[in-house]
Parts: sequence; C-alpha cells; structure tokens
Amino acid sequence: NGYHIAVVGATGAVGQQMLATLEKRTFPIASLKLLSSKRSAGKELSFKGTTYTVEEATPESFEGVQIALFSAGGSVSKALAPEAVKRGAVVIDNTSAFRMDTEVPLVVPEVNPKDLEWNKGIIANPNCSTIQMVAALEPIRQKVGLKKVVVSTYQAVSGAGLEAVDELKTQTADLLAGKEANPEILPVGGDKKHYQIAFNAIPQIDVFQENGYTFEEMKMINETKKIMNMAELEVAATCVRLPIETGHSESVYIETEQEGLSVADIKELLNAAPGVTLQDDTANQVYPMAAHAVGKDDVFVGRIRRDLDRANGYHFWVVSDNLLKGAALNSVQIAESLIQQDLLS
Ligand code: 11C
Repeated sequence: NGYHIAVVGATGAVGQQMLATLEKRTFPIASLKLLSSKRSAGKELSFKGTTYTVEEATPESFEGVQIALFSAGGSVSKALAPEAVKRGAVVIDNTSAFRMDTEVPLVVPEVNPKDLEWNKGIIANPNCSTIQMVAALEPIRQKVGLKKVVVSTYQAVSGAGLEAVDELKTQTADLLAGKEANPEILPVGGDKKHYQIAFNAIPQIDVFQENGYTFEEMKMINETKKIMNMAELEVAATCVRLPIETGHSESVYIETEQEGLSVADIKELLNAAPGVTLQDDTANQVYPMAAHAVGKDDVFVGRIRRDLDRANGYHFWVVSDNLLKGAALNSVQIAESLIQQDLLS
C-alpha cells in the first residue's frame, strides 16, 4: 500500500531532509530508491530503521517509479527528469532547471495547488527564499490585492549545500584560533572570487546577471510572479548570505492594491493561514528568528508594521527553515497534494 518513490540527491542537504520529511509525515511508500551522482553512490542511509545503499542515478533507475523527488543539481535534473517522466514517473524537481518553463507548474501548495492540474510530468519546487515569502504574501493578496514587493534576505549557508556549511564551521574555528580564513566555496562555488563568510555578510547569492541582479534575486522576482500568477506584480530583491547554518530570514515591504488594512487585520489573516505561524508581540520581544525556526515546518511572520508614509505600505519579517518549507517539505507537500487531488495516474 503506497507509492513507488525515488529520491535523487539523497545524500545532499535537501535529500536528507526529504527522507526525514517522508518519514515524519508517514508518506505512503510501497518502495523507495535512493539515488545520487556516481560520487556518492555506495553510501548507506537509513530510512524507517532499514538501511538503503545509494545507487547511481541512471535513466533505467526510474523503471516502475511513480514519484521522483529530485534535488541533485540542475544538470542532473535536466538529464534525468525527462527520462523519469518517459518511464511514467511524476518528477518533483527542487532545482531551478525547469522553474520558468511555461510547460512546468511551479507550486507552493498553500498558494497555487490548482496549477498541479496542468502538469505534464515535471513539477518544479520553487527556490527556498521565494517559497517562504509567497506563503506569507498569499493571505494578504487574497484579501486586498498586491501591487509591489521589496525584499531583502538574510540567508543561511545550508542553502548553498553541505560543503558550504562545513566551510562556515571550519572558517569560524580557524578565525577564533587566530588562523587565516581560507575561503574556497562561498559566495558561489564556480565564481572567480571567494570571500570569508564567518563574521561577515556577503551581498551575493549565486552569479551576477547582466542587469546587475544576482540569479538568486532574479529567482525571487520571476518565481514570485509565476507562482502568484501576477506578471504585473512589481518585485525587487536583494539577497545576502549570513554566517547562519540554517534558517532564511527576510525583511519584506509590500504595497497592497486596496488601502485600509490594519496591522490587526494582517495578524488575523496570517493567523488563519495554513503553514504560517504568527510570532508578533513586540511588547514581549516576540518575533521570528532563524535559530528558532530550524527543524520546524511553518513559515514564521512577525514585526508587522504599517509604513509611516504610504497608506497601502506594510513591513514585516519572515523566517523559515530553508531545507524544510524552503525545499524538502514543500516537495513532499506537492506529492501529497497530487494524491489529494487524484492527479497521479
Ligand atoms: C541559497 N536559495 O540559499 C539558495 C538555494 O534554486 O533551489 C536554493 C537554490 C535553488 O543559496
């Protein structure tokens, strides 16, 4: 009883959280294949008390698989997701490979679950920093519409993978011991220069585009418009990496279509929203923080204020575990939504 599942990239930061999430939510699994690149094949991972050997992902790996969760990098998804679909699987892809493809729905189940209806085999899971923001925006958009979003992010190193987490830890220890920092990965593994992340803030996540924005910033801009189905929404983003292991934080400014929503109204909307937890009691110093969001499923929102100059302007602070709602949990929720909507053949 259950589904034949494959996890591609099972040994990575997100892959491991995918397994933990499938286990925690008692997802109905008939069989499980753990797949990876050649480099990680042969490693052993435990799931529900059983040890699995990770196999190298090949086109044939997907024979008999119904749901394939991909998180092994864009090039692996580009090469193997179509092969999985050819063999009858639905692919839920956590990379940016297909997100802006007009044939591929980009889904946050609390926002646009109906977009799953028109999937042609591949469904894209959005970027972590986009997911937590749109989860907080949607209840407000539904009530009073949205015109503009300006976001600045404070992102954790686990978004850049386990090697970046190791770099932060080693560098912090080295600097505290009076040694040199020796940066080799961040801000971007493949870019020309690398900078110290320990005790620093780096205003570059992913590579720069011709328009002066980074790819991470353009993901937030383009993905938000696609998920919310609002090509006309004005969105601007500045993405910054901080020396935090896990948990992305965001300062968000919005302008709504209609004026007059009070802070109390917004609190009420967010309180009732699925997947969102309101943490807003400044009199008692209650607000969301990355360290408190680690390991939690929800998107936490607080510090809600009216803009002092614009009647339709509001500011707030959004925090979530980037590996859970930002990646693994949202992917598993997409699979659950496919089942609920009876969209799996
Ligand atoms: C980061 N947001 O924090 C990135 C990681 O497109 O799925 C997620 C990359 C992606 O570095």
